[in-house]
Order: sequence, then C-alpha cells, then structure tokens
Amino acid sequence: MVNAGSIDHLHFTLVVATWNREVTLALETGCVETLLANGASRKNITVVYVPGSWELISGATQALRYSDTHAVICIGAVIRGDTPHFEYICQGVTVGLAQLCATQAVPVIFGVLTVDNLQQALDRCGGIHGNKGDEAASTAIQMAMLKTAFKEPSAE
Ligand code: RBF
Repeated sequence: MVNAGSIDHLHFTLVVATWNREVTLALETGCVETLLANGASRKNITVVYVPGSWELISGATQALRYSDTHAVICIGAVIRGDTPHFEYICQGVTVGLAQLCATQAVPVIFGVLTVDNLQQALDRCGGIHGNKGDEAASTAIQMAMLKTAFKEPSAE
C-alpha cells in the first residue's frame, strides 16, 4: 500500500500498448488493481489503447492535452527481436516520454518493459519478479500526490 492519504478524487489515465498483449494485459490488470486497492475510484480510471509502445508518446501527449488527468501511466512491452528495431523503439519511447516528464507538470509514468525475451517479460508481469504494473500504479499515486505537498502551507 502506498501511504498517500485519500486518492479517490484523483484521476489516472492508463495508455496501454497492445503489442505483446499477453504481457501488457497482465501489466494493465496489476496496475488497475493496485490503484483500486489504494483507494482510487474506478470511475476516475481511464484506460486507452495504442497499437505499439512507439505510440505511447502520442497517446500520453494526447492524454495530457485533452484531459484533466492527475497522472498518465504508460504501459508497454518491447521484446528484443533479430533486428536493431528493438533499440530504436526503446530509445524513441524512453526519450519521448522523458521529454514529456521534463516539460509537463502532470507526471508521466514509465511502465514499459524492455526485455530480451518473452520469459523475462512474463517474469515481470506477475511472475517471479512481481508485476511492474503494480509498481507503476504506486509510483503514479505518489507522484500525483506530490502536487498537494506544494500547495499545503509549510509547518512553522
Ligand atoms: N511494439 C511494442 O510495443 N513492442 C515490441 O516488441 C515491438 N516490436 C516491433 C518490432 C518491429 C520489427 C516493428 C516494425 C514494430 C514493433 N513494435 C513493437 C510496434 C511499434 O511500437 C509501433 O507500433 C510500430 O512501429 C508502428 O509505429
């Protein structure tokens, strides 16, 4: 549990890539369950889908521009293949989302697995290494609450 106080007024947006859907479905489910377990209201959780992790950048940009969300959680799974494509996608998505983090006040959470094979992905979406979707949700809650800290009068 994240010790964050009440979060039922906060709005969370998940942008989920459907490439490697078995993995991103498990990440998405873990993420939503953790948000709900920490007190998020189901009506304040929006889930939208994009084709691949590359499109997470546009999806997150649109969520920031067209909604009043308190945090955007990007979920994807990039699995290394036989071509350099993996490197290009990973770098593009990482840089693109980092750019949003650096320029937007609403937090953008990086819930993207970048792994060598499917087993490594399965290990991280409900397997031996936990579920990175859960971690993305906890991070989103913490970061969405941060704004409140700046607005509270400081204790003298
Ligand atoms: N998207 C993913 O989210 N994960 C992948 O592992 C992945 N591998 C790809 C491999 C190739 C060769 C191509 C062409 C695309 C891949 N994509 C993957 C899709 C990519 O993120 C994007 O949706 C497309 O390139 C269309 O812009």
